[in-house]
Amino acid sequence: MEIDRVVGGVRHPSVTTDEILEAMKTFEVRQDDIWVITYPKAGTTWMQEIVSVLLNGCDFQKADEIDIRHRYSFLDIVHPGHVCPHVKAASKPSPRLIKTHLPSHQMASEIITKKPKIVYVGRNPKDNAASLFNFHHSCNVLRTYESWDVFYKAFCAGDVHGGSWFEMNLYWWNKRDEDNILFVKYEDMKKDLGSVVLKVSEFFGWEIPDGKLEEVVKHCSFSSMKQNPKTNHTSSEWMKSAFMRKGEVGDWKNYFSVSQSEEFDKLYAEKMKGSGLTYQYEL
Ligand code: PPS
Repeated sequence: MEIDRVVGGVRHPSVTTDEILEAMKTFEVRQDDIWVITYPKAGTTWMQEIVSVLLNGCDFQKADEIDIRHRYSFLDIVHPGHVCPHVKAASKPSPRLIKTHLPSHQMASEIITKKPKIVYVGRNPKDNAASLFNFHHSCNVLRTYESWDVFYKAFCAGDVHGGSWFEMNLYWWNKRDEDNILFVKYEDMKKDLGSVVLKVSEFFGWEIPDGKLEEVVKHCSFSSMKQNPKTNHTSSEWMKSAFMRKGEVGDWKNYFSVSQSEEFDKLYAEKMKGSGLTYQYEL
C-alpha cells in the first residue's frame, strides 16, 4: 500500500482512509462536543492537555487517567484492522473530546451548523514546518523526505500532510470572532501560558479553583509534559522517537536558509494579504 495519496487536493497518509474522509460528510456533531483543531504540529497536544485539566476541575490525576491519545477521538486516522474513530465516537458519552487536523473542506461538515466549542491553535508557519518535517521522520506512517529542501518546497505548495498551512489558518482566523470559536497562538502560549489558560477557562465557562492556575501552568509546561508518560508517548508503535521534541519558538532557524526564509516571507505576505493574521517568529 502507498504511504500517502492526494484526495480532494490534500495529501493524506494511507491511515487517513477514504472511509474516514467520506464519513466526515455525515458525521454527527454534538453541540456539547469539545473540539481541538489545528494544522498538524501546531500545539494540539499542549491544548488537549490544558482542556483536559480544566474540564476535570484541575484534578491532574483524573485528567491524566487515560493516555492523551485515547482521551480524545482523533478522527483523522485509523490503525489498520481497527474500528474507525468516528464509529467509536458515535457511542461515546457527552461531552466528547475531539481532535482533528482535517482541512475545512474535508472536516465534519456539521461542525458549522451544530456549533460545538472549538479551540483552534495556530503556530508560526516556519516553526510549524520545522516540527512537521521532523515528525515525518519520526512517525512511520508518514513519508520521509530526502531533504529539508524537498520538504520545504512541498510545504510551500501545501503538498504535505495537513494540506495548505495558509488555507487552514486563514479559514479559522476568519472565524475567530464567532462565539463558539477560540483562536489561540502557540507563541502566546509560550509567552504567557497563564493568560491563555485563563482565556480557555473563560471560553468554556469552567472555573479554576483558587490557587490552581500556577499548578496548571506547571503541569502543562514542556518539561512536565515531556516527563509525563500520558502526554509524551514514547512507546507508540508508530513513533521512532519521543513525541515531545523541542517545544520552542525559533527552531525554524536550524532549517530555513536565509533565502528560504526571505522567499517564505514573501509567500506569506501574498497568501495572507489583508487577513491581519501575523505570527511571531522569535520571542
Ligand atoms: S500533532 O502530532 O499534530 O498532534 O502534534 P502537536 O501536538 O500539534 O504539535 C507537537 C509540537 O508541539 C510541541 N509541544 C509543546 N511545546 C511547548 N510546550 C508544551 N507543553 C508542548 N507540548 C507539545 C511539541 O514539542 C511539538 O513541537 P516541536 O517543535 O516539534 O518540538
